[in-house]
Amino acid sequence: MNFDDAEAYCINWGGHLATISNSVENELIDSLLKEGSKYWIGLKTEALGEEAWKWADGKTFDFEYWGENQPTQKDGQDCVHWKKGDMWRDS
Ligand SMILES: [Ca+2]
Repeated sequence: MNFDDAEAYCINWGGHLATISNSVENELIDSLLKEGSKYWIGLKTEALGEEAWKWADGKTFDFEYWGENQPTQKDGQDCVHWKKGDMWRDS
């Protein structure tokens, strides 16, 4: 499922893909993820540059948990995925 379909699915349920506001929330959500699965979080960009990342629910982007050398914003990578025990990667 791509990011837009996943977000639409969440909106159907009255919500959004997850916004992560601090390390406590980050650890909590990580503990809920299934080993080996890949998840979209609610972070997306429509332009290059760190300040362009936006949460799907409109909350201010002021916490980040990027993996090493991420985000690359390479070849149109404009959404963010996450795996249990890993860090965020744009994809
Ligand atoms: Ca990337």
